[in-house]
Parts: sequence; structure tokens; C-alpha cells
Amino acid sequence: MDTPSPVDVAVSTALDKERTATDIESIKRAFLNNLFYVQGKPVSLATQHDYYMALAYLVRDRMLHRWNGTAESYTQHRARTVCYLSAEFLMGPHLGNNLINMGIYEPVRQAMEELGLNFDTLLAQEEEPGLGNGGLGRLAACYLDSLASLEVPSVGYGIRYEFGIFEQDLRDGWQVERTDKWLRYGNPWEVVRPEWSVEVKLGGYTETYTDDQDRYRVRWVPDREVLGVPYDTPILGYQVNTANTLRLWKAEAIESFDFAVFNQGNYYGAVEQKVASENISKVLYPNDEKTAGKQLRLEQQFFFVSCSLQDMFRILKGQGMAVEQFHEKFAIQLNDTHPAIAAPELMRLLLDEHGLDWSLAWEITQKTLAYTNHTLLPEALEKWPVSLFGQLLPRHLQIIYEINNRFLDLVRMKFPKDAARLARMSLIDESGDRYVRMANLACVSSHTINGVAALHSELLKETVLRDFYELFPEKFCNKTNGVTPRRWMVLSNPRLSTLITSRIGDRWIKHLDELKAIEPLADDAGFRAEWRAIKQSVKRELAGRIHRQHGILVDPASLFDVQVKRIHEYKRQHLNVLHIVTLYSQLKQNPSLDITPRTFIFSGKAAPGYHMAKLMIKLVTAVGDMVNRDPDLRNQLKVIFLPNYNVTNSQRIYPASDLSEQISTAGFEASGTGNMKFAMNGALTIGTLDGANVEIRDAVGAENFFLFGLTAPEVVALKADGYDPYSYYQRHPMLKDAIDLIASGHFSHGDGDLFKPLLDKLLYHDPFMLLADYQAYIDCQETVGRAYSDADSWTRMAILNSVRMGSFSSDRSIAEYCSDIWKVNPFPVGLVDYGEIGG
Ligand code: Z57
Repeated sequence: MDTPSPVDVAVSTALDKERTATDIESIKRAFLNNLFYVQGKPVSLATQHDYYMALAYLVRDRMLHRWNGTAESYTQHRARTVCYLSAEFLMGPHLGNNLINMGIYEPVRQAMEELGLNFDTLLAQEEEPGLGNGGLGRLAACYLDSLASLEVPSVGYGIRYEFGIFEQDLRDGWQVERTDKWLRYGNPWEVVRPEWSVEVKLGGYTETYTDDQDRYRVRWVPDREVLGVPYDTPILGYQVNTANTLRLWKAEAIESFDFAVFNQGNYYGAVEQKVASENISKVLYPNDEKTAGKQLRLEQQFFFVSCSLQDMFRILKGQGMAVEQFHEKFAIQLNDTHPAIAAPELMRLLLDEHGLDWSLAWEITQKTLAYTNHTLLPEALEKWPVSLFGQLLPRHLQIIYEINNRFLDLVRMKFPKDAARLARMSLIDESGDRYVRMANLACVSSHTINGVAALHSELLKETVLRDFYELFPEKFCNKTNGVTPRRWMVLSNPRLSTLITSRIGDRWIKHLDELKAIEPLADDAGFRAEWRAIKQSVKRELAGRIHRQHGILVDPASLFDVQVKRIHEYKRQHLNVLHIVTLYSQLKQNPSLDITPRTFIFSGKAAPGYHMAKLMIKLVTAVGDMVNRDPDLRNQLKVIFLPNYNVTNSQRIYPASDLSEQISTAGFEASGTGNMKFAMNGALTIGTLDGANVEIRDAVGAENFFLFGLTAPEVVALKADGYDPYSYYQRHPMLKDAIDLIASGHFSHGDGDLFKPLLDKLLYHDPFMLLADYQAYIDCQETVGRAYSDADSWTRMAILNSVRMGSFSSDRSIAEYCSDIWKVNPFPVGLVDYGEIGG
């Protein structure tokens, strides 16, 4: 360490020890101080939310020593840094997670309880930042946790949406959306950095000029500019000093008033421009796996990417590094194609703003970027009409054309006289209306391309990215997704975590592989009893919540059969419903039939414009309405749709689940990550050979996994053969019975038309092959039911599932990204002891 500067010394003496102390008495003092001085409330007027804020601020105070220390250390050592570019970060509530990662959960809980406050009520006050749709955004959040926990210098770059994913209500069993006003009561976790704001150009035209060295240059003359203002959130690693940054950009007007317009007397016109600028970061597009194709969405993508790249150039310069060293300082990961505009934008900055020539700029760009693909669904592959693109980003379109010219020459060289291949690989789709193909752009511009599970990565090479694989086989790899055990075990399932720690210590939380030391205990009856008692008590808690919030009584001893995820036809929530209707029908026909009592729990949001998904929700709730109040069923079946699935709610659901439904049509779910959260918490999976299910089954053992259904190659073969869903309906009486019962209006007050679009699609198209998999699913569920009735054997399987999930920690995923893609090493941070410098 250098000699402390006068500022260091001043800081050291000014630093308030009260703001770092974590003993119970200090926490209580800090809490009461914050209530008074930050919330400005006497105890007599304080709300639960005031208490939450007072607590959040004392936690934030205790994070700042690490955050500042980390920033200072990275800057001094010019540490190589991962920049994770993502249009979504689905962080979930911060408070509990920060307490866990800082290692002060217990003293803080005790301090609050000693003040007479209910700690869980305080945690529940936090409005979660729902800045993502589902798996892709939550993966980004798990990856930030692991990057920090592995002490890897990194920044998450994204958009600070004012309205995150909508809140879902149910009215008459239908989804209705409400805007998510998550910032309403303030956000204690962010720090705005207006001094690092950047300007982003939009629209206009380009012109050429020759510079003072007589070189031909291009200038972009925009017709609009917006300001990007960074809001930073600290991301703590687990039990390390590292605190990385999530930097989210808010769009603002550059001048809050356009005085030229104002002075002409057009006050309203002046304000209009401010409103238009702020629109860019106003709202998250609520589509999972479907492109919106809207200009505002492209504006969002370019906005956050341009802000982030400009920010990297500022950092580079601040560390005295040359522009030519950009790829040495930064490794950029593109989370899907949403930030793929980074390729032409980085080229533009290097060429037009920093004066590099094409070949050097292109080398730097390719050495910097890497691309993760998250889907094979054609409707999710982004493409932008060339006209729209050129109007918004005229310079980028030129650059894309130039990248394309050079790229297609390469293709011609490697594959002479293959016009069809050229047309498929071109960055521009010219088969009809012209489009810019973002996946092609990402592939050409990146040094590495990865899928998110082994099967998905193989299918990518065989299907959507086949041509690119044939040209650049060395670019392709797999990085199977993972989830953070800090949030998904320690925070959400404290009792199970405590049980595990009581037997093997707490190293498993950082080294999840070490869970396998528990394996022998699966054969220990005492351990099984403890495990089962915990599962039962967590199920009782969820049952209580369901009763209080929805007035439905469910039996905690019944099998909790759970499907929670976005509502989508390929995820086949309606296959689950066909099973429920089949059981219902059997019980109605034979009221003395004894089945394994089940509670079916669904939760998930439908994209607001996805009518079939909304109808699937209505089908679940309609079946639930009939089933739940039918005395003939003797409480053997309950069907619950829990509204507003989000991170907060999911944390209460995974630990209370017995059976995890992972029943997508094989070949359609890229990975899935909920599947991992369930298994870690001791749920058994019923699933197809899709996404990461394949690897989960390998890890936990085929004998501990309920497999059914067509494989991905069988799905392709059956389609090629001319799949006829109607013939399955005719051949399988139970299937016919279930479909006929729904079609009769039995679950819709006699309205036989309500579910007709859904049933017709199944009978006459069935693109996701529910009818082909129906019988196998029913048979497999029968096996599940029988297995559950042997509680001891079930618990043994549950334990083996959980303790064999070590490789699905996002720590493993991130370690692989670091070594294989980013070539970045951990950089442990030592904290400056200001007290000693000053002392
Ligand atoms: C999204 O959540 C996923 C893929 C997408 O293309 C978009 Br857009 C959103 C999901 C996949 O469906 C999951 O299978 C996967 O686990 C997740 O991304 C994370 O990779």
C-alpha cells in the first residue's frame, strides 16, 4: 500500500465505527438512529416499511466498506473485468441475501427480535426489483452472486426499468396485469452516479469527411440524444470482501427543458421531448421467448449497450490504459442477442470516436465479445426490419453491411458456389422484407458461442446455428446453467440448510460438491426423519399461506405436485391439467377409489398478448374451481393457482415441493433453472429428456428421477412422419374422456366454447405433442403416486437428489465461463483498515 494520502487519513478519522460494527447492541443503535435520522420518524409513527428501510440502510452502511475497497483495489490493479450485458436482471429482494452474504443474518435477526419486531415481516416489506421475465434474467442474477463469491472483478450492465415485470392478479380465474411500481417507496440499495452519465445518439444520418491527417472518416449526425444515468447496486460475494457492481442505466432528457422551444412559447413541446427521452427505460417488455419487434425495444437495447460501452472506455482511460488494450481489460458476455448491437457499437466507438482502422477495431471487437444463446424457438430469434434499423441507427447499419461483406467473402472462400448457404448466413435476411439477423451478427462478432445445457448446445450445432458451427467449429461450447445455493438453499430453506450444516459444516455453501458427504446419511433413519420433518413443516407453512390468502384448505401430508414457471405451450402446463382431469374423472366414476392425495400447485405469468397462455391459466383455475369444492373427491385432489409468481414467492414454493414438473416437449426448453432449485431442495422430478433435465437425471441417478416421454430425436422423427394428434385422441380412452369433459363445458358453467381454441389446437395441430406424450405421462404419474406412499423410500430419494446437485451451483458455471471463455482470474480484495491508517 502506498503512503496514505491526506484524504485517506481524513477518511480514516472521519469513518464512523458505528457504521461497521455488527454486534447486536451496535445494530440496534444504528437501527434506531436510522429510524430517526433517515426515515425521519418517531417510533410512535413508524410503519413496518419504515423499520425495513432503517434496517436496509444499516446493512447498506456495512456493505460500503467492502464496496469502496473493492472499487479502489480493482482500479489500482487495473484488474481484468467481466462485463455481463443483459437486458434483464431478476435480482429478487436484496435484504436477506445481503445479510447471508455478509454473514450477519443471525445477529441482525436477533437484534430485531430483541426490539420486539418480527424479522420475517421486515424482510417481506421489500418490493422486489422484478427487472426480468424469467429464466434468462434470473440466471443473470445468480451469475452476479457467483462472480462476486468467486472474487471475479465484474460489472452487470443493464436497464433500470421504472416498471419491471407486471404484477399478476386473478379475476374470475383470468390473468389481469397491474404495473409494478417497485420504486414507489424508494430503493435503499442503489446509489445514483450522475457524474458518470453518458450521452446516447439516436436517428439522423451519417456524413463523410477527411480529418487533419487526410483520412476518410464518418460522422454520425443524430436527430435525438438522451442521457444515460447510472444507478449502482453493490453485489456482495458470500463471505468474502468482494462487492461488485450492478450498473443499471436510466434514460433522461439531456436538458430538462428545451429552452429554444420554450422561448418560442411552446412550453408543452419542450416538456414532450423530456417525456419521450425518459420513455426508453420506462418499462420492461413482458415477453419471454418472443420478440416484440418494436422500435422502443431496439432503442432500449442500443441505449443500455451504448451507455455500458462508453462507461468501459471511461474506466479504461481512467486507469491509464490505451484504447488498443480494450480486450485485455474487458471480457463482455452477451446475454442472448438482446445486447448484440454491442458489436457494431464497439466498432463505431473504435473507428469513429477513437480513430482505429477497421482491422484492428474488428480484432479487438471479436476478442472482447462472447455470446450465450438461450433458445431454439424461432419466434425468439431477434430480427429487425432494415428500414427501422437504418432510421434509428444509420451508422450501425453501415457497419453491419461492412461486417457482412467481409464475412460473406469468408463464407465464399470456405464454401464456393453455395448460394443457399450464403443466403442463410448473411447478417441480412433478404428472403422477403429485409431484416437484420441479430443471432448471425452475434455469432460472427464473438470469439465464443455457448448454449446453456449439454443437449441444447448440441442441438444448436445441429439446427439454428448449424451453418455457423460448420464455419467456426472452434467457437462453440457448452456452459450448463447453474443457480446460487446462497439464495436458493441458505436463504429460502434455512431449516434444511441448518440440518446439512449440522452434519458436514458449512463449506458446502461455497463448494456445493461437498454436499455429497451427506450421501451415506440417506440410509440413516434418524437423518431421514429429520429431513422429512423439515419438509413437512415447510409444507405446513405454505399450506397456511394458501389458506390465509386464498381460503383453500390443503393437506400438508398430500403430495405437493408443483409446476411454477412462465406459462407457455412448450412448457405444457396443459399436459399437467390433462392428468388432473384424468384423475378427477376416475374419482368421479369410482368414488371409493383411493389414490395418493395430491395438491397441484401452479404459478406463473403469461405474456399479456399471448392469448393461448392466458387461456391455459383460465383452464387451471376453472378445473381448480370444480375440483376444490367437490365432496366426492374426499379431499384427495386440490388444484391451486398462486398468483403473481416472482422471486419472493418462488422462495416459499421450492422448499415446500415434493414433485417438480419439468415436462416440456423434448428439444424446446434450452435448460431450465427452476428444475435445479427444486432438486436442491429435495423435490423429485417428473420430466422429459429436455434441457438440463438430462444432466440432472445423470447426476441424481435414473432410479431417483421419474422420466417419461419422447426424446428430442423422436419428436423430430414423429413430426417428419406426419404427426396426427387426433389418432391419439381416438386410440386412448382416458385421453378422449379428459378432453371431452373439458369440451363439454363441465369446467366452464356449460360453456363448451371457452376452451375450444386450446382443445382444437391440441386435436388438430399439437405442435408440442401433448397427445403423443399423454399416456406415458399418466403412467409415470401413477408410478410417482405409488412411490410417494412409501414415505421412507421417497425421503431417501429426495435426499439423494438434493445432495447430488453439487454441479448445478452457478459457482461451477461461472468457474467454467472464467477459465474457458473470459480468461479471467479471481482477484481477492483485501480491505483497507482505515482505523489503522488513521490510528
Ligand atoms: C428466457 O427466459 C429464456 C430463453 C430466452 O430466449 C428468453 Br428471450 C428468455 C430461458 C430459457 O427458456 C430457459 O430454458 C433457460 O434456462 C433460461 O433462459 C436461462 O438460460
